[in-house]
Amino acid sequence: MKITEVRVIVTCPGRNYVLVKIVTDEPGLYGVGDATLNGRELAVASALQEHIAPLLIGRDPDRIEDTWQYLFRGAYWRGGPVLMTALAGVDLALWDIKGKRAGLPLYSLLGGKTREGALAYTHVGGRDFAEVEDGVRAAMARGFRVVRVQVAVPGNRGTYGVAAGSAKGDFPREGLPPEEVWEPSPYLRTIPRLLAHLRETVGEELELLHDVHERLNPVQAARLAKELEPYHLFFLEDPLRPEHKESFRLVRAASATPLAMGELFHTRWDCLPLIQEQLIDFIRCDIGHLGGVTEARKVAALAETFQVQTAWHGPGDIAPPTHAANVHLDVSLPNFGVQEMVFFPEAVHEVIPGAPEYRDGALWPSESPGLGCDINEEAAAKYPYRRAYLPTTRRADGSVHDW
Ligand code: CS2
Ligand code: MG
Repeated sequence: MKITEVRVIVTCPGRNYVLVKIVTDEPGLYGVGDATLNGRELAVASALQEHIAPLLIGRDPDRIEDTWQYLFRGAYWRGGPVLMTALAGVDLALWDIKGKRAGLPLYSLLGGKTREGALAYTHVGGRDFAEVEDGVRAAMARGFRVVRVQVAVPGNRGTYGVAAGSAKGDFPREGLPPEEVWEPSPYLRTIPRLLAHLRETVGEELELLHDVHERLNPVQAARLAKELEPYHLFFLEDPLRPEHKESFRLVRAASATPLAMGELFHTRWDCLPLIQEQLIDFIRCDIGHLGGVTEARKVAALAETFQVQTAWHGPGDIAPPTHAANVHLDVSLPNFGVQEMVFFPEAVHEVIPGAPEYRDGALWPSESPGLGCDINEEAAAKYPYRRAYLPTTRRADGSVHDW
């Protein structure tokens, strides 16, 4: 069997997605993948169209590991978000083909189920504590047992996870990057108070987590982790910038609050120091920026060795095929922790059917062969690419900070 065509489809059903369709010489057999990188979509699309697709034509799609090694090491230049997102798109499509050939859902190819559904969490953001509390109660009413909570910070203009004027999620905005202003001190005062309010009002049973979004320095992160201990978070996510893995030692020593990191890592080597020293409790890589399923299961095996659980990244700015791959891995891995999810707008379901089903606090993999997703190219064409950026953040003095 041979790959005869690699189609790269850029579409914007509410936000930009980059999709990969790998066609084979077996009639009707193709695989779909997701190669979306928020704010740099066309860099990935160009890498796929101009450099990677020509290498795949004529290759045997069954040889997933060899293709992965060939694309990761063969180019000499390796790693980083653009190339690893492009590689992930190819990898997902190849696993999709393999499942379709075998007539088996992806989780079955990965060893079969170790659990029925994958415990899921959703995002709640609010302009104040009351709005967050309302959002948490609404999530509980939908059956969620784990909720991520973010809140606007007085004095800061724009807050991650809280769109200005509503409690909606963190979808990117059109045009040039919106500039947000963020200061650590009001943030550090606000978050412990938010968690105290929520434990007071919604109780101890609901699992709560919070995403710091890489904004703190080591001692600030240590302080926050320590001050959040009484509220028993499920985890505190991305306390530090990905460049400062060694600083996790300080945060770890300061607190028993579980820690999570990973969405800005792109290979298992990025993850290794935090896993090996057990400096985190959850590895949160984004399978779509990590080179796909082939690399993700190696990260999961490393993590299992050190009692670290998985919590794959699952935001709105990756497409349903990556969410589907998340859940196929979730139900097959022994060290699964929790799965982040979003509810996609109707237009996304129209263009890219097959997002995992949410029911009773968990996500359920498709039982169809492969990933269980498809691409409606006709519908995709209705939504042309529109340049959009993630916001950027500056301190009050105007210096660049991490968004
Ligand atoms: C966030 C992401 O969901 C999360 O954990 O960190 O939504 C992140 O902000 C986006 O993926 C960035 O594009
Ligand atoms: Mg995050």
